[in-house]
Amino acid sequence: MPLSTKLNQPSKIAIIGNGVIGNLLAFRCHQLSYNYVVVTRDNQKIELDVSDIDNRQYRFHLPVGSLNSVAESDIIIIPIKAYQVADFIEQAHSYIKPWQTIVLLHNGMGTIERVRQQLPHNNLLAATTTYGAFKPQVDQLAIKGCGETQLGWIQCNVADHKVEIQNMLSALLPPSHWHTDILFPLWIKLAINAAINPLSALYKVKNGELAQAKYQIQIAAICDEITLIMQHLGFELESDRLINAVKQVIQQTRDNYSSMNRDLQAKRKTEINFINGYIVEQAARFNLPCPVNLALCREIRQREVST
Ligand code: KPL
Repeated sequence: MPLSTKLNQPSKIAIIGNGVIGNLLAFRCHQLSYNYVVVTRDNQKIELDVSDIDNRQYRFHLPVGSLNSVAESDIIIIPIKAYQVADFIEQAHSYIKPWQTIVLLHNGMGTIERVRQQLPHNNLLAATTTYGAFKPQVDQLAIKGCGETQLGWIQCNVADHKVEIQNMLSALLPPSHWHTDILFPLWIKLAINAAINPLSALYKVKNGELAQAKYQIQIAAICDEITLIMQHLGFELESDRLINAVKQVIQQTRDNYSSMNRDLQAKRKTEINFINGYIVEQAARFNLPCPVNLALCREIRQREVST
């Protein structure tokens, strides 16, 4: 039985990790007076300094907890890198109860299939957001752009609390849009990341530079390959839809460096396997050509090992 039902109080949220989106969610939970905990590895106290989009400053104490605080939550939001998700669930498995709701929120695709195997009985949601923020220091968050958030249920086994959960999640990173098929917006976001992230990382440029004419052929080729896969998956769309979505985000985030640019710069592992790598895997399933996304995977992997 959900904890909140037992105690007759609003649902409690566990936010996994102290990353950018995790901190953004924590800041919003704090503003909304939600009952929440931030699950970190070291369980160390954190005072978070936040500067919002209008440069207003806030400082608040993050309620941190260790892995066992997952067991006391109703909603578990997992805004960590795609390549960390399966390991996190393995570690937290004994604390996750079948009635808890899991929310996946990260760049890239490929985790849903694995999480469904790991947690077949849980309510599962996937989400994607275009909010922009970065962390100048481990205890600082700078919010750079208010975007919007797309959400949808992957599986909903327990109808209890469904409306309350939706209302709580909708208020976190608004405006929020709910989809009956969340895979479509996830694929659109995948295309945006597949074009902007590796190109901005390989050419070492801010997102806005990718509006230049010299990058357009490559962007169109990336989107053409994704369009073909999406059509095989049953989505009705033309390549222009993806190209325009990429161009729009290039404009909206023109002053930012993409996460892959930052990861390579800081010699961190990138999300390439869950972005262009996932696209290459899906193309192979349908026997479709995918040379441009494959070449980008190889180049980024090469840079990962050589930096
Ligand atoms: O999601 C992003 C990222 O950097 O990972 C985009 C949308 C490309 C913004 O930079």
